[in-house]
Amino acid sequence: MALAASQKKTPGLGLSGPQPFSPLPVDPDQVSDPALRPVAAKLAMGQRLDREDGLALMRSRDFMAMGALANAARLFKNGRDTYYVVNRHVNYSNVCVNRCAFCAFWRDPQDADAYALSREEIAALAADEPELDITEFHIVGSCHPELPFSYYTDLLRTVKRQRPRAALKAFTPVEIDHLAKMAGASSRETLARLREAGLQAMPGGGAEIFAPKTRAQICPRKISGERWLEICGQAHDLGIPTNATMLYGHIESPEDRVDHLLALRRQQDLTGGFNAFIPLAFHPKNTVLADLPSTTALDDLRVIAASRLLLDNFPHIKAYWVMLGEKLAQVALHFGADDLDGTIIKENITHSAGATTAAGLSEERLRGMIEAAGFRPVRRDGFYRSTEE
Ligand code: V47
Repeated sequence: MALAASQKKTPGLGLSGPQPFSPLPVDPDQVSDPALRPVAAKLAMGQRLDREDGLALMRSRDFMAMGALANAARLFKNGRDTYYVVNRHVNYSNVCVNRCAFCAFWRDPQDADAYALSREEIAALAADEPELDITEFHIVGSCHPELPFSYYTDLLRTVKRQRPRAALKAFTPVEIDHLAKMAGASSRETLARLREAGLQAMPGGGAEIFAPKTRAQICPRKISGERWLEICGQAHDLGIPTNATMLYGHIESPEDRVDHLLALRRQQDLTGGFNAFIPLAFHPKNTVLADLPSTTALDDLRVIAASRLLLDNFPHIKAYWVMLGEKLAQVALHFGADDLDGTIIKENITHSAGATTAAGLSEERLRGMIEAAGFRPVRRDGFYRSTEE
């Protein structure tokens, strides 16, 4: 996939430039699947994996080998540290012009349960539970056809007024493209104006799957993968770190998955501002694709492991407990993941699509999950800095 992003490196953000792993302590002879032995041999020599290696990982059933390889990479990057954040989600609106087939959250403006939060409602959400030291607000919504650009700057200022210590991680590249149209400005100018209003980081949503043919089937109205990457590059240039995601477990092929991960790796080589990659397991309930089965645990672990190994220049891989479930998220810590996301209260997007996980988790519960899995819990801020005493 051609990349339209700037060549400039982001100062002080994440990593800049390719950073393949150093030789990892793995033994190719211990790997049962012959297709994974060349992958293990490359990792043992500190070489970068390529598309063929990615496909071998994405097709393998040798889970013990995948886990061992990904865990070696995880230990190299993050040791036994496992991050979590005391955060809150704010889903400011569900009215969306994109109407994606995989999404159960969107509504049309005339639907009875369509909403857009008022300034007062947003202020109340941000002020709730004042005793908690919330260090990150995760603010995402929809591409609303009418809300003016001032709604979004006002939203950021309202949350920041209530919680000056919390980082504002807001708006996916898809929303940025939409907001730019509402503002009548370029996406770069729009990002600069949002940064003025308090935007400090961006979540990784809206990436879905970049492969054009598959993307045209699951989200035909959404911006292209190239545009998604371009906006991330612009954010990185402006000093705004972002995350990245991949929605898997619907109609995508192993090739689509690997090409998506390699496009992210190329972008990270260019602009270096991605903090975390979050694989998102498709939840079919209440969506146009409701006939599709849910992902299996083994596929979830395979995607986490392949992501850790291919995205050698991403500092963090997140096992999003909301989508994986608490138990599998714990196991994923042994398959390359080093971040469990956060306390949340309350997630709407996956729960609209049938997620049966809790609305949120206490900090004690998150720490307990990490410790029970044999790792060291690290409470982080919005930029992966430890806030442990
Ligand atoms: O963009 C929508 C996905 C995303 C469904 O950056 C679905 O830290 C599964 O991006 N089944 C929103 N997935 C969530 C997201 C996210 C979550 C946690 C942390 C971060 C981060 C980002 O969820 C959407 C879309 O890709 N999504 N519908 C569904 N039915």
